[in-house]
Amino acid sequence: MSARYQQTRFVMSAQKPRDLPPESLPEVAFAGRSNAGKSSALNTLCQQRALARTSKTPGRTQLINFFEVPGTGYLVDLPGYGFARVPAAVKRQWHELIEYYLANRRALRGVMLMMDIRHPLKDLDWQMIRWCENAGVPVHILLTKADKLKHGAAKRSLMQVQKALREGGSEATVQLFSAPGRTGVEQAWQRLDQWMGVADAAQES
Ligand SMILES: Nc1nc2c(ncn2[C@@H]2O[C@H](COP(=O)(O)OP(=O)(O)O)[C@@H](O)[C@H]2O)c(=O)[nH]1
Ligand SMILES: [Mg+2]
Repeated sequence: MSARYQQTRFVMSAQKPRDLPPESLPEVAFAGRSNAGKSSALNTLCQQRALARTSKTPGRTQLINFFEVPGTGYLVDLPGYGFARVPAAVKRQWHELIEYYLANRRALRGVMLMMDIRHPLKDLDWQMIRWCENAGVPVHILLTKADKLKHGAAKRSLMQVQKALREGGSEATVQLFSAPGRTGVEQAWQRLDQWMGVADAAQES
């Protein structure tokens, strides 16, 4: 149970850099390929059914959605990437908005990067990791849908991703996650607490 994240509520959407709200509390952004399980992870971490919309068909709206954890910070849902049938102009707009947000947002403390455990570290995931590195923003990866693999296979995949990150010179951290199984929820909360500067984060871990 986390009373803190349970109180999260939608605040606003931004489509262009000039729509971004003024910076105040710490922000943690959620990123990932379309269908990686980003909305499901947000809903699970906030213990809400429909805070962020989940679907089987990737959406076309390229919005940054801001959710407030009252008194603590913002969870910022970045548009999913890698959806093949998006027009080039929309991809370009996505690229500009995300890169602008990552490079210029001083309130941004970290990026939670969702990757389907069966398809980790695709080219666009690496691009996101590099953008964050260039912006000096730490990355924590959730290997989602861990329930789709047997325990041993999930563990092996976790270790392979850790190794690939090390070999790629990335300092990103990584964990297993499952929305229906609630695997890794506590671990992800600890990272959010840490990034948002929640006072008792150290004692809880
Ligand atoms: N088995 C399983 N399915 C998941 C999990 N997370 C998401 N899904 C499913 O994967 C699909 C895409 O999830 P969604 O959260 O909408 O992905 P998004 O596009 O990254 O926001 C949906 O059908 C979800 O029900 C998970 O941890 N386990
Ligand atoms: Mg989604």
